[in-house]
Parts: sequence; structure tokens; C-alpha cells
Amino acid sequence: MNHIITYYHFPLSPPSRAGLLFVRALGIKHNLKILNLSNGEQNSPEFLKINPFHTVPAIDDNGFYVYDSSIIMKYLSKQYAKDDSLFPNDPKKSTLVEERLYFSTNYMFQAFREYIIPVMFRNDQPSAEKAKEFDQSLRQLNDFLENEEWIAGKHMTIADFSIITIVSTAETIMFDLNKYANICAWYKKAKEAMASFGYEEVNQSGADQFGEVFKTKLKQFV
Ligand SMILES: N[C@@H](CCC(=O)N[C@@H](CS)C(=O)NCC(=O)O)C(=O)O
Repeated sequence: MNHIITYYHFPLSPPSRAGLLFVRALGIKHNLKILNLSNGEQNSPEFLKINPFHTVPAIDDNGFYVYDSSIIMKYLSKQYAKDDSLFPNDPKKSTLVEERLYFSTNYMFQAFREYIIPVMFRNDQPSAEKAKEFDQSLRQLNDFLENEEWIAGKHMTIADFSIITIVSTAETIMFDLNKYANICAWYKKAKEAMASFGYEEVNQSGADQFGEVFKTKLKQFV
């Protein structure tokens, strides 16, 4: 490809970091447009034309707009990847990837949001019940990884990108990953595999920033 896509991003957002890391993995040329969600920049009329659901990430690929991190990664893989290794064409393999993405979005990230939103946006105390629900999603992830190399089988796929951004963000707000041996083994391997895509710059720095904001919110309760 010789054109440049526009990637609408907010570094604190796990799904936004997943898509950006994937853009970097494929070596796709891109302009980064940071939308500051704290200032409501996602609600501008211009951005609502790109994503009426006002969430990051979203992309503009030469006038073709795509939103939702999973859908963006699937689109970019089909359109620009050199092969189908990160999002397989095989129906059974791709269904497993889809199932893990479903888990990531509708279960893991949902539980994560329910835990962090009251603290981040309503200055509430963290809920032990919501923490437990998120921890259950970690337990489920650990079970998925039993006797498995990667989140969706024997190879790294877009599901690993989706889930690593949530796990790394949870780690910065003191969820204990050490009790989940399969997650720890996968996490170490995935970080190494993703290092050359700019893992530290794209994902870890955003996760750390998120952790700082969250911990600052908690200071009011000590
Ligand atoms: N399923 C979506 C979730 C995206 C999402 O929830 N993004 C949040 C930040 S983490 C957002 O942009 N929120 C702003 C808003 O809803 O106005 C995806 O994977 O892209």
C-alpha cells in the first residue's frame, strides 16, 4: 500500500492500543490523531461521522471508515497483511479467534470497565465485587491458556493483541497476575514477540499512564 491511514487514538484506552500495536505489527503507514476523551473530543461532529458510537479506536483508510478494535484488526489483516497468520482464513481457526475476541470485548473488557469507570469518572471507591468479577475473567483466560501457546491456539493472532492490552493495564492497577501461571507464561512470551512492533512505546506507556491516573484517584481514600 502506498497511502497513509488515519488512526484515531487515545493512549489510555486498551482497545485503542491493541489496534495501534497491530497497525505497527503490519508496518502500515499511519497518521495518529489523538482524541482526548477526557475533553469529549470523541463527540465532535467530524469524528461522529467516522464513528457514530464515539469510541476509539477508529480508522480512516482513504475514505473508508472502520471502528471497533476487533473489526479494525480483522479488516487490516484481510486488506494488508502479507499472509493470514494473524487472522486465519480457515473457518475453524478464525472462529476460535472470533470466540476469543468475543471473550475479550464482551467479558474481560466489560468487567474491566465496570471496575474502573466508577473510580475514574465518579470518584467512587473501587468495588470489591467488581474486582472479583474481573478476576474471574483472568481465571477464565488462564483456563483458555491451559496446554495452549497463544490465546487462540498454536500461533499468535489478533486475539493476543486484544487481550494483552487489558491484562497489562490491569497489572498497573494491582491485579495479581502471579497466581495465574498460564497467563504469566503467555504474557512474557507475547511481550517478547511484540517488542519489535513498539510494545513498550505503544502499549506499556499507555497502560502505565492509565495506572497513574487510577492510583491518583485512589489517594482520596487513604
Ligand atoms: N468495543 C470497542 C470499545 C472501544 C471503547 O470502549 N473505547 C472507549 C475508550 S476505552 C471510548 O472511546 N470511550 C469514549 C466514549 O464512549 O465516548 C473497541 O474494541 O474498539
